[in-house]
Amino acid sequence: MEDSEKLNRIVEARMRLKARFEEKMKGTPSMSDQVPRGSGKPNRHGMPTIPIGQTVTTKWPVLDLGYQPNITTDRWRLKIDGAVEHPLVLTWDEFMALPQTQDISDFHCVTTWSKLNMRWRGVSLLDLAGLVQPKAHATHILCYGYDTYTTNLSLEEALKPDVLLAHTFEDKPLPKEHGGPCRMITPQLYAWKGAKWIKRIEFLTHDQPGFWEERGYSNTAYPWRNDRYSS
Ligand SMILES: Nc1nc2c(c(=O)[nH]1)N[C@H]1C(S)=C(S)[C@@H](COP(=O)(O)O)O[C@H]1N2
Ligand SMILES: [Mo]
Repeated sequence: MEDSEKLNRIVEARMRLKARFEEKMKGTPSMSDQVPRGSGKPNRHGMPTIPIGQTVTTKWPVLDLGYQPNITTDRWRLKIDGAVEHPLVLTWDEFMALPQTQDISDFHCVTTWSKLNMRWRGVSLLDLAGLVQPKAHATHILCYGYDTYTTNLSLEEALKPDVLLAHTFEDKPLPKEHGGPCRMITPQLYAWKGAKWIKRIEFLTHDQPGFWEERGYSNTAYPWRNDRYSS
């Protein structure tokens, strides 16, 4: 497929997706609660900065399963499949040729640290969804890392504009320990919802818990509601 065809498909499908998920998205805590959204200083409008129970850190701790896969960009592939009209596998060059999004956002780890104003560059999940076109009955995604990690998201969270597959942090390639060459970020949810070393996004017609969701962490993971563990 030509790049221009891809772009047309993305732009058109993105509008339809926005319309389809608008109402559900409005009902999510980051949009409906009378509390700030913590989406980086430019978006914060002077509101308080961090959710309850969090402490700001300027360091950037590393959390993983005890193993950091070494995926060079020539070997990296991103598979997007499941309940979509156009399943695909992207190479690094194909991925980098897609529309690029820059955003500044906050990062809240459930282990109580928050890192603020992180400047990312990557491809938005909304644009990737536009490319593959989720089927009408798709409701969730399950993300897979090269380290066997998995985590799930509802589409009304996953399609928010600040959810990125990020490859660049503060103008430098994302370091391996933080999920480089490419990871997902979910600024409106606890950071375990963003798979490092991402290799596959599966669209689902039902919800399916991932690694931490199966081990007692909250399925929804709303930092602004202190929503850490499943009850
Ligand atoms: N593939 C993969 N992604 C992952 C994890 C992991 O172990 N493997 N840990 C999650 C958790 S619990 C958090 S808090 C963040 C940590 O990202 P960082 O190491 O860049 O701070 O990544 C999330 N994504
Ligand atoms: Mo975490």
